[in-house]
Amino acid sequence: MEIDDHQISKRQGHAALMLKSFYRVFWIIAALGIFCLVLSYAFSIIVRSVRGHTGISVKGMTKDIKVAMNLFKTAYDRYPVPPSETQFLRTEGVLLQSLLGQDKESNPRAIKFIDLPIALDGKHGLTGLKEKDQPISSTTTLTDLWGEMYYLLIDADGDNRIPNPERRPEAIFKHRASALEFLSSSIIIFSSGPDRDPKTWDDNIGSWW
Ligand SMILES: [Ca+2]
Ligand SMILES: [Ca+2]
Repeated sequence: MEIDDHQISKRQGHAALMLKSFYRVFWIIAALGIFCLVLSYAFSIIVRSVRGHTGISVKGMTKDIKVAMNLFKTAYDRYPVPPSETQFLRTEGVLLQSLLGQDKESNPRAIKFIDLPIALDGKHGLTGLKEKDQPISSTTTLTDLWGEMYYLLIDADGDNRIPNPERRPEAIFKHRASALEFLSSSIIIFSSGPDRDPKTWDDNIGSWW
């Protein structure tokens, strides 16, 4: 079968149109790909920023508690509760009431050593309170951003060092390297992090880092 000039030019026209369509689709896909990359990069920056902010506010609280405990020690030459460098103390009960100047036995001069926010939905502050400076009850706790009380260890034998809880047999790591056996400090405080598990150290937030 013979193909005349008209048919050839018609086929060439089809080929050119197909090529044009192909390029158009290619550029649409490429543009979509670039858009998705930019979007995911922007999202990762926002997530990092939010995580950084929460980390800072929890770390700030661990340091504030530590300062308050040291101020208490300076004022009374003892801590509000018996020190322990093996059993975790929590931000509740006499420890909390004493730091807030609300336990007459432990803190007879009623000195307020720390100013704490009221928790929102049980998180990041004093739980069960409606107003700031309201007397706390026996069930009030001081929680981190994820609703868990903080963990404290206090030097009990006066050598100004505390066995590092990161070295306990139950400690779980995925990314972090092994830590020092002892921490040179009289008090350490940490949050169990977003997973609310004190044994998992990748997300825990400590006063000593
Ligand atoms: Ca010690
Ligand atoms: Ca954890």
